[in-house]
Amino acid sequence: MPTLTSAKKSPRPAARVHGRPAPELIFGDLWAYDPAPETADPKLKPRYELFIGGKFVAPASGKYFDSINPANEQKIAEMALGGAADVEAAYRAAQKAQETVWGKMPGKERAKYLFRIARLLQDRAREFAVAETMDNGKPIKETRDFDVPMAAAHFFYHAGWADKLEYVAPGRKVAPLGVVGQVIPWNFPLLMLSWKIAPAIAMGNCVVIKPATNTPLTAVKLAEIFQDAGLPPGVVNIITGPGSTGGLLMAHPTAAKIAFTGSTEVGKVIMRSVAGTEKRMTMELGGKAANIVFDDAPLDQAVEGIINGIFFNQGQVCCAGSRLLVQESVADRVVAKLKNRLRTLRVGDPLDKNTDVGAIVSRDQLATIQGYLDIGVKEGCKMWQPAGRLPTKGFYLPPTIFTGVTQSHRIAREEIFGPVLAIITFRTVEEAVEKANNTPYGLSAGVWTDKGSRILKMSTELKAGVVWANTFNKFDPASPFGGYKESGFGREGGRQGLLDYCQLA
Ligand code: TAP
Repeated sequence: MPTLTSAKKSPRPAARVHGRPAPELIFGDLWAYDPAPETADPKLKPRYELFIGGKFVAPASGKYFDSINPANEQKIAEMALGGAADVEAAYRAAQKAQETVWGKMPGKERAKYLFRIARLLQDRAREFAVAETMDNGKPIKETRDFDVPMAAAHFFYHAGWADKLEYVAPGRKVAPLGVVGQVIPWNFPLLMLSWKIAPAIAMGNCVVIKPATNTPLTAVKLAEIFQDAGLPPGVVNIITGPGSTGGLLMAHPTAAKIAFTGSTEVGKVIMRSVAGTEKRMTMELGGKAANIVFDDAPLDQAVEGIINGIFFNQGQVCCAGSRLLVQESVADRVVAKLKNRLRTLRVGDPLDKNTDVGAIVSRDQLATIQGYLDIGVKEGCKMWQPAGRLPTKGFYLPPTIFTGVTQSHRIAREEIFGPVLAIITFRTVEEAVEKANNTPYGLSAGVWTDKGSRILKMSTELKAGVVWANTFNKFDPASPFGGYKESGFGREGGRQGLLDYCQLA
């Protein structure tokens, strides 16, 4: 095995393999290794407008806000700050498109547009991956291999449905709802757009959507693709702007349905604002998933699954495996293996192809996560982070684990939305189920065991919308996703996702 070289002592690693840096890297050594930056041009403009009625238009207020790269705190571009008048114009355009073109179009014609969008996105995949990484801070290897291909896959999948909608609810007549209002978060900006837009328009609805203030870039870039695909004006309208604009968008009387992905707190505010109206609603909210490791699990594989579960996208994932429930008899071994593996993760420049953990999305989010680290330590849990240095500019946090955690600790109960793992032990299957379900959330769970019967038992008893067995964070457009309890209601993906965008007669 190549030897590790301390970055403090030497600016370059001694060991090289096939001319490349040695594979074992301490994250603080990042700058001591040859950088491998992604070179594709994200083709950015200095300023982006709203996308209404098929055109890019200036906001009525004339105001703009800066989109910041969390990896280096530099401004990426100016984004239009949409407000009430723009929301109004967007709904007017959407309603017109729905009534005159899109709602009447045969499904097989609508499908062609979705296929075209998917292909154009594939053509521009590298450019979108770089833009998404710059805007969000997630590693380029994630945007390149996951976010962008999955976004295209959602358009492909729903294109396939557009001319087969009678099978969404066999024996029933299926019709579009009309205009739908959608608001999405910052953790998977492009992917959430495609989760929301593709099923809605495949079904014949038109859309008004707002991306998060932190990550508006790929939404307006996707609008360029809508134009290039010849999507009829008004079918999709994109309003960048603050949360208050999202509130207007959700409450607008034209919206037959609203779909929200974000925090449980904001979800509740929205539900209160539309209570008593006829609007249909789906809510994809927060989570505090248990990733459960039994003593008969393949432990090395489980450790990879634990890492993927909580450090993918810096843990800013609604279904992140943020609670590790590990059987007491193997807990010490699992924690030791986990620490060894965490020492090899590279934290740093998200545009570097070898980076494993990128930047946290914003200064505020970093402060929230750091606040939870303080809470965990104050409440008596034991915090551990691999040694190393972080870049001096940008919003970074090393992967962090807490041991000595019990169910009453806040870090075990509240959604942190960062690279922080709370490790809890259990002895029996019943105790694992009880602890996993002891949360107001119910979005996902993971089970690691060699026994098929135990997987079946756990997947029926866990109150989670998704239960992964011997894997974690696996997604497919054909697979419905959604929550129990305070993680929301309604499903996205698969046939069930389409049911939430149609009316049945
Ligand atoms: P939020 O603060 O809830 O923001 C989500 C979106 O709602 C943003 O576009 C935000 O705009 C907007 N918003 C804020 N206040 C609003 C209001 N009063 N009315 C309407 N819209 C409003 O969440 P976040 O911090 O972006 O994302 C993290 C949360 O999302 C986590 O809790 C995570 O679990 C959840 N999430 C869930 C899922 C699923 S599928 N269940 C997926 C991803 C994320 P601004 O950005 O301008 O504030």
